Parts: sequence; structure tokens; C-alpha cells
Amino acid sequence: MEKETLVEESTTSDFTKIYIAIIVVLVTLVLFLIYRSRTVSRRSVLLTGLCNSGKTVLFARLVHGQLVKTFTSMKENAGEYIINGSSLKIIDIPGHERVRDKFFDQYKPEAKAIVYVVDSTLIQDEIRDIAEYLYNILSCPDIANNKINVLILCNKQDIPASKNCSTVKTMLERELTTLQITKSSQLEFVDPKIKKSSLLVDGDNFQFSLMSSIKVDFVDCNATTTEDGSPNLEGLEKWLSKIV
Ligand SMILES: Nc1nc2c(ncn2[C@@H]2O[C@H](COP(=O)(O)OP(=O)(O)O)[C@@H](O)[C@H]2O)c(=O)[nH]1
Ligand SMILES: *[C@@H]1O[C@H](CO)[C@@H](O)[C@H](O)[C@H]1NC(C)=O
Ligand SMILES: *[C@@H]1O[C@H](CO)[C@@H](O)[C@H](O)[C@H]1NC(C)=O
Ligand SMILES: *[C@@H]1O[C@H](CO)[C@@H](O)[C@H](O)[C@H]1NC(C)=O
Ligand SMILES: [Mg+2]
Repeated sequence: MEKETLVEESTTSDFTKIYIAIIVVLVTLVLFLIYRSRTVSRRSVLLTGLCNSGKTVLFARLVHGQLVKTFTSMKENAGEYIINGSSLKIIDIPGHERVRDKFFDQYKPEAKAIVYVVDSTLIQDEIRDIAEYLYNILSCPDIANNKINVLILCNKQDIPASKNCSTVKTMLERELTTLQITKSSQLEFVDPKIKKSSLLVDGDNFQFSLMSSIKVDFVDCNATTTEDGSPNLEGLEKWLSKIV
């Protein structure tokens, strides 16, 4: 009688040990998976910018090496770009106001670099919208904290009415100065405890070169083939080869 109880006890404790072992293994596995998912490798280049700036044409050129008919899309495109033996993932983020923030938030954890495509022919008419979307990207803590490089791609240089990248830069700096003042006073109004102007650089005039954590470059580009010229993605590809 006594012996039987003893045997039973020892089997129960054996089972307990096995259960504990299984639980430990499972917990470790779960923790490992959580850790893995948080440290996704940053190897994506996000193509951002307003609708119609040329993102999908650029995406097709980089990923498929060809021109495709594009249409306004509400979905992202993703593909591989091979450069000098390495590869980058290119993600074409739709520019539509209603969906772009959702896609940007989804892909920013894997961003290695951001290309902000500008329609250089519309810079004067759309400067406010162009600057505002750019401001949202530059003031995103995830982008600043990880020192993600940004390229402003001044597209459609084949059209005579376009402004070159030095003009675009000057215009953006002027508009961002205004925006910064508006935004920081809005923040103060909502919550006086939020530090004024913590998003971009301090100072009267905003300058890209004064940004401490994000390096912003500018290049000219024309993405499509025209009667008097072939596409010119040289500046973009040079920049990509530096960040890969
Ligand atoms: N002339 C000219 N047209 C361009 C250039 N890049 C894009 N486009 C045109 O601009 C339009 C919008 O391009 P798309 O790639 O769909 O823009 P997305 O909305 O940013 O994806 C299309 O009709 C393209 O053919 C360019 O460099 N020069
Ligand atoms: C294309 O873009 C380049 C600059 O990237 C520019 O020098 C050239 O004149 C443009 N025009 C055409 C028709 O390709
Ligand atoms: C850009 O355009 C401006 C005005 O049209 C001109 O003065 C300047 O030299 C141009 N810069 C470059 C780098 O082409
Ligand atoms: C490829 O890499 C080599 C050596 O690192 C470099 O000299 C060359 O310029 C690179 N080519 C491109 C297209 O980036
Ligand atoms: Mg598109």
C-alpha cells in the first residue's frame, strides 16, 4: 500500500517536470519569436510622395527594368532591386492621402532609406502638400532615431516647366520653415507641455543641412521616355548604391 503511493507520487512529479520543461521551451520560443519580429532587418527602400509624382514608374524601372502602364493604386507594390551583388527591397507606397499613412506606418520598421518623389513641374502649385507630407516623414521619431537617409527625387526634369533640385530644395526649406512654426504652435495649443519645435531643427529658418539625425540629399530625375530623351535614373541609382 505504502509502496504504491510512492510510485504514484514519483510519476506525478515526473509529469510535472515534463510539463515545466515543455512550458519553458514554449515560453523561450515565444520570446524568441517576439524578439525576431521586433528586430526585422532594415533592407527596404520606401518610395513615397504625392499621387502622380512618378513612384510606380520608378518602381517598375528599378524592379522590372521596364516601363509599365500605371494607374492610381490603393495598394503597395514590392519587389527586389539588385545592385552590385546585393539586393534591396523596393516598396512603392501609394500617395493617396487616405491610405499613405497606414502603409507608411506598416513599412517604416523595415525602412533602410526613403525616397521622396516630387513632381518638379508642380512644385509651385503643390508646395504646401508636398512639404506637409515630407514634414510628417521627417518628424517621425522612428525615422530620426534610426538615422534613416532620405533622398528627395526631383522627377520629370524632361518637362521644360520643371524646377531643378536646387530650386526645389530652396522652396521646400522656405515652406518647411512656415510649417514648423504653424505645427509647433498647434502642438502648444493642444498640450502646453509638449516641447516647442522638437520635431525639426531649432532656429528661424529651416535648413536640411542643419538636421542632426537625418541626412537629406537631392537629385534630378526623369523616369519616362520622351521624344527627345531617355529616362535618367543615374542620380537615384548612384544614391542607392551608396546606401546598400
Ligand atoms: N514627362 C514625364 N512624365 C512622368 C515622369 N515620371 C512619371 N511620369 C508620368 O506621371 C504619371 C504618374 O506616374 P505614376 O508612376 O503613376 O505616379 P505615382 O502616382 O506616383 O505612382 C504617369 O502618366 C507617368 O507617365 C517623368 O519623369 N517625366
Ligand atoms: C533628364 O534628366 C536629366 C537630369 O537628371 C537632365 O539633364 C536631362 O536634360 C533630362 N531630359 C531628358 C529629355 O531626358
Ligand atoms: C537650377 O535652376 C536655377 C534657376 O532656374 C538656376 O539658376 C540654377 O543654376 C540651376 N541649378 C542647377 C544645378 O542646374
Ligand atoms: C560595386 O562595388 C565596387 C567595389 O565595392 C565599386 O568599386 C563599384 O563602384 C560598385 N558599383 C556600383 C554600380 O555601385
Ligand atoms: Mg502609383
